[in-house]
Amino acid sequence: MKKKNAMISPSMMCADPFHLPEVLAAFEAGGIEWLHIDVMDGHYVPNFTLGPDFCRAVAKETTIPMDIHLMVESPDRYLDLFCPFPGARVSFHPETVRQPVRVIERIRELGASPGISVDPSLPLETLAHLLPLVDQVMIMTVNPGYAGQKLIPFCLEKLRECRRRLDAIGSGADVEVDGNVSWENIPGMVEAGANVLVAGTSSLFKNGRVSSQDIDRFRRVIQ
Ligand code: S6P
Ligand code: MG
Repeated sequence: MKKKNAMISPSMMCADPFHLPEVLAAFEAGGIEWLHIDVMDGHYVPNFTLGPDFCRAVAKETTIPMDIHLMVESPDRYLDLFCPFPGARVSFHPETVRQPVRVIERIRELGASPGISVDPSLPLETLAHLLPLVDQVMIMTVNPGYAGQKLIPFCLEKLRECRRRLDAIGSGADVEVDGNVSWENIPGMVEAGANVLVAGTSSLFKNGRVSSQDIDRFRRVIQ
């Protein structure tokens, strides 16, 4: 299958809230494709982050679509809150629900683009039946819960396996990589098949702010 153009999805939990307008303006100017929104509930992961109010505020200020990453138990209860944002992609962790297929169908019914997110501990073969149903598979390369962690090396191979499995079923779904997407790690991640890269504290964000030079650098490294 033709190699997909790589896209950047900056992790908004890494932005300094007191500088959000300037961060969003830099992303607009830099042609950023997605805004990665980490939603954590203090149950699935031991942390709390962004929620629907934040998404609403972002949607008023920019037309860049949101790449919403639900790290919550029972995400089926919250789909109405996250799916209606224009162009939204909504990914959940399949082990958090009893019927992942129903959740995927519901995300689509609500007008969003469905994705699944794969914890480092989950083998892809257990999710093989879901791959034809989704628009994106997010491979987590750190344990979900925090920014600023180190890459778990065996997850790189899962990127390759994921792209291979999607190609084998003729799926053009995106493969997103989330966690320690650093200047050093990016080339190997792209080479392994990632085409949506979550940019956090390892690359674009310095003290919660971003520069146009680093956005340009990111673009050059993924091309
Ligand atoms: C982690 C979350 C991620 C982080 C991102 C931060 O649970 O899903 O999206 O925000 O990984 O990037 P970095 O470069 O600090 O690891
Ligand atoms: Mg994330």
